[in-house]
Amino acid sequence: MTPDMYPAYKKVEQANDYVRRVEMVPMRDGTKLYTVIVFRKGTKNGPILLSRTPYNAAKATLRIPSTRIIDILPLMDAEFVNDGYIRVYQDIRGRDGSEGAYVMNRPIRGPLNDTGIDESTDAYDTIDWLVKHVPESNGKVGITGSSYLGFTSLMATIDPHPALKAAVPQSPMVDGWLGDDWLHNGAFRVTNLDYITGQTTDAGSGGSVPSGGSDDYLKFLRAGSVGDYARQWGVDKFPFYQKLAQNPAYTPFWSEQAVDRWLGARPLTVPTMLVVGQWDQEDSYGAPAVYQALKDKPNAKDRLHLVIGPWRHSGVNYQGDSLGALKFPGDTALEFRTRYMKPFLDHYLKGAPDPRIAPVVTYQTGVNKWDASQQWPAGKPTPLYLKANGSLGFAAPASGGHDEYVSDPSKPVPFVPRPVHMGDRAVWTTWLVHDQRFVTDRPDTLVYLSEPVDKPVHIMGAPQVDLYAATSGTDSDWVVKLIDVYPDDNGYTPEMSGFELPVGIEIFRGRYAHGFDKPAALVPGKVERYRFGLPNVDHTILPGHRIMVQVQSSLFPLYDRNPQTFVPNIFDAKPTDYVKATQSVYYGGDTPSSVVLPVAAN
Ligand code: PG9
Repeated sequence: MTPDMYPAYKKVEQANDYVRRVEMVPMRDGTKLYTVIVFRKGTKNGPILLSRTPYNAAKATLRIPSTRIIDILPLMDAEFVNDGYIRVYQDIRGRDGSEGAYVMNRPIRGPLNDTGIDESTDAYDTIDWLVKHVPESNGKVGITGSSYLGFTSLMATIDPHPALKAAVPQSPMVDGWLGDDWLHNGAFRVTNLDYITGQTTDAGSGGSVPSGGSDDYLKFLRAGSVGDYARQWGVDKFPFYQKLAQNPAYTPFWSEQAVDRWLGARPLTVPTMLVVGQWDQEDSYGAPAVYQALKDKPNAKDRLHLVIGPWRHSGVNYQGDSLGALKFPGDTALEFRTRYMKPFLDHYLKGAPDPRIAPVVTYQTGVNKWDASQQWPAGKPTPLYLKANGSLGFAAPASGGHDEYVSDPSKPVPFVPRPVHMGDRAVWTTWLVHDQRFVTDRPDTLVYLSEPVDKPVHIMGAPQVDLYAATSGTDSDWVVKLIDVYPDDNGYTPEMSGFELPVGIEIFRGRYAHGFDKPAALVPGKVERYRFGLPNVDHTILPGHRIMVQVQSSLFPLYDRNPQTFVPNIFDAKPTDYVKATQSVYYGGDTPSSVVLPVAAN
């Protein structure tokens, strides 16, 4: 009997069509960051495309064992490494292979960060090292990535290294309270409890809260408040949970880490192409907000682009020929990468001719073609009014009135049909395009429906909710959905007949009616005016389709329930605080509720 292990074996690297090097790159404070450099064998004078990630650089660069570079890297990298790019992935500090302490969305040096280190200095130090230590490079660096990596991409453009020549931040996390990930207009997303567990326990591999259950709807309903759920599963001990629970309103903790504010206060130096999906279920807010913050900078015309595609969160980096029930005539994500992203980067990183990409590039769903615009929003504000008898139209209603429903926190409106499995990728990535017929007939959902439109209604921008409403409670959530209703008999795609496609869904927590930093009890029966934006879209409602607006007071368990009794902190609402409320939505007269559509001329 002899040992069967062969310690001298080294993986056969000569068969690989790539070089993959791992380096520990030193930052200015001595912390070393785990950095993987990958390129095709024979690459010379190649531009560097960098991504800085909290999601494991080693795994991102060895997705499957293969001798082919396009197999080991994410799908979106193929076009780049096939054309001589050097791809670099780095673990941000405190994550996976990197040294240092992890801080969630580490704020910029300033009032919230006195360490002298942030993601912009780490990006600077990394780029400085790369251009000096990667002899195969041409000394020019671009940065990209989606979501958290979109955040680190934007951060690199603050006080940037001179070798950083272009940035493509995709679905960046920009303002975690107003509309990216953690909360939306003050309503908390309970899915974050799993994310925080995964990211901040067990060296970053903590998985989800082990709460089990076959229906997330029941699981969260039975637990009570978010605080009760967190205490039940020990999540209340996690430092980042505590930061969230201590900052339910728009405190300086949020406003001073809003990336669009930092960027807006600085010159625009790095050419930047901001990208977002029209049905981005996590970070629809950030990219358009940064575009608004930068678009009037003196050099924005040449250096700033906004791209909105028909994608889910991060869908731009995958296959883009469908989303839920929607089918597109081609791979829209690949089209974006080859027609816009790569020519943009080639120009700044390889000296290729200027591709003269329009300031705003959007994919017009409904018609399914790319549009080029000089500004955004590109449509003219056009109110679509709520009217009597559940009708909806562009003509202002002749007289006023209101409709009522009872919102019962013990029976909140589900955001997808039950049983709810938020961890199921197929459910999570498509809930924003889910057919809404499963709620249309609920008694706690108001429905306003137009006649079939006789000409295309082309929406280019973020529809704005202008809702006049009252509650019998002292706090309340308002959820508004703008829906494209397909004809009952939808010709060549009968499976879409009667489909209720959400163009946009958003929530607003009523206690912030008079200021996000000023939560206040609502006065029972008093009509308040709520104004908030739906996500940015380029969508055409085709002739024969109807437009629908739905109003309801919960979207569960995506968002925690509003108890409908004003309490200092909803995270800690007690069971007795959860009460039924009669909700009144007003139309016409001097309370003309509407959704203002940015309607384009064509
Ligand atoms: N949008 C991401 C995120 C989800 C939840 C919390 C924080 C961030 C991301 O995909 O990075």
